[in-house]
Amino acid sequence: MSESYLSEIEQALDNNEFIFYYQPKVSLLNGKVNGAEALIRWIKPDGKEVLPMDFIPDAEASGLIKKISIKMFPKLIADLVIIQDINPDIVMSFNLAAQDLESDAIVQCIHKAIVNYKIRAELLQIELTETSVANSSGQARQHIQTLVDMGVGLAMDDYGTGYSSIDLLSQWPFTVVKIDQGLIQRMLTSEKSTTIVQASIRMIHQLGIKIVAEGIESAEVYEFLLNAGCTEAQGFWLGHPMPLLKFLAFIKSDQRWSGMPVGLIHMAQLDHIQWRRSLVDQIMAKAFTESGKHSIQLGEVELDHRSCKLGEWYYNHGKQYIGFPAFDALEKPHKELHQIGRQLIDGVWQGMTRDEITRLLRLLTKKSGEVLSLLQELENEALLQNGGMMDKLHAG
Ligand code: G
Ligand code: MN
Repeated sequence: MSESYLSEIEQALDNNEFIFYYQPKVSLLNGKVNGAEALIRWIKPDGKEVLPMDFIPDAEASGLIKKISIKMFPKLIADLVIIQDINPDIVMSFNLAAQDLESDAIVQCIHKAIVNYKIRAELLQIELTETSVANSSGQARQHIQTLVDMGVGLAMDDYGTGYSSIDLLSQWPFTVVKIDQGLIQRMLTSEKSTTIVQASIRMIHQLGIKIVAEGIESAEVYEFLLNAGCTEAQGFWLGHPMPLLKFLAFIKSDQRWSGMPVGLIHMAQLDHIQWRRSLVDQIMAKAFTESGKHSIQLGEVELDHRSCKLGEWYYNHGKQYIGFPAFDALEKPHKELHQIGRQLIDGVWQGMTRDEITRLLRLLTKKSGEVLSLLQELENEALLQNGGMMDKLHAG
């Protein structure tokens, strides 16, 4: 990189030649825009646009990025305040490099924005790439934790492209994972990529964090993700990055993307199967090990039918299926399943006989089957509706 290019970038920064473009993110739970990613653009005085990939890598390598981030953040907040006039719930994400977080300058900026402009911390989201996190210092780690404790979201950008995504996911307080667009697009030509996307969605769901798929360029990919349990999407098919005024018009138009998040019904089935197995594991541990505990860290089985993963779905997003017979019929056996679970756990503590355990386990399995088949009926219904809807979409 040449010195003169760097000073050209710095000059442009002083001349306010950088602005943000905003690319919409769509919630797959309701088909509405629920967020945006701010992407920097260099607009030269002659009107020519320079894309970030043509200057951000140099700015990162030289450290100039820190100056850019600090100078640009207030602009982002100014734009966000205008955006909030139209939709006060837009989650705004912005890209930082871990080196931006070495000092506490950006933390101060974010804190100031939250206090001075009364912006809810949850509406701000930092995107960091795995590479940037992997090379960061303890200081950066601390600053990130401070922000996450304040309620600011932390997204792992370009998930799946590096070499330690999963390890970092286990150690850093990410609240969102963005599946890389390369992985998403390769689903069109590679069965393996499809399997990897499905398994990634499942893993991220199990960790209880949000999933954004990037690079959606067609209705087919959108529908696939809807059926796979992904909860948010971003890509040219939904909207390109656009300047503020265009983005304002875009959210004003209140466009809806159709379809039901069928994938969440599938997740509910898998969550249910895992719940049953965890319960059985816990019973075995209590009945047949000395301490009643494993040394491997496992979550306690949720006994309340409203708070298990299936229950959380049923009493929240699942409610959109009220009126579907299989959905309405599900509550009773699910409650009963939990009652049997509780009886088993209590019984084992009180030294229930092996025969009694076996009898209750048999009941549990029967009830579990009822729950599962109702979920599958519901899934079929919803898939049929999505299929019909997508047919129309392709025809029109
Ligand atoms: O690193 P990150 O994933 O945040 O970068 C987002 C970049 O991806 C932006 O430059 C944006 O223009 C680009 N992008 C966003 N959606 C799509 C898409 O659907 N297809 C392609 N090819 N690029 C996209
Ligand atoms: Mn990003």
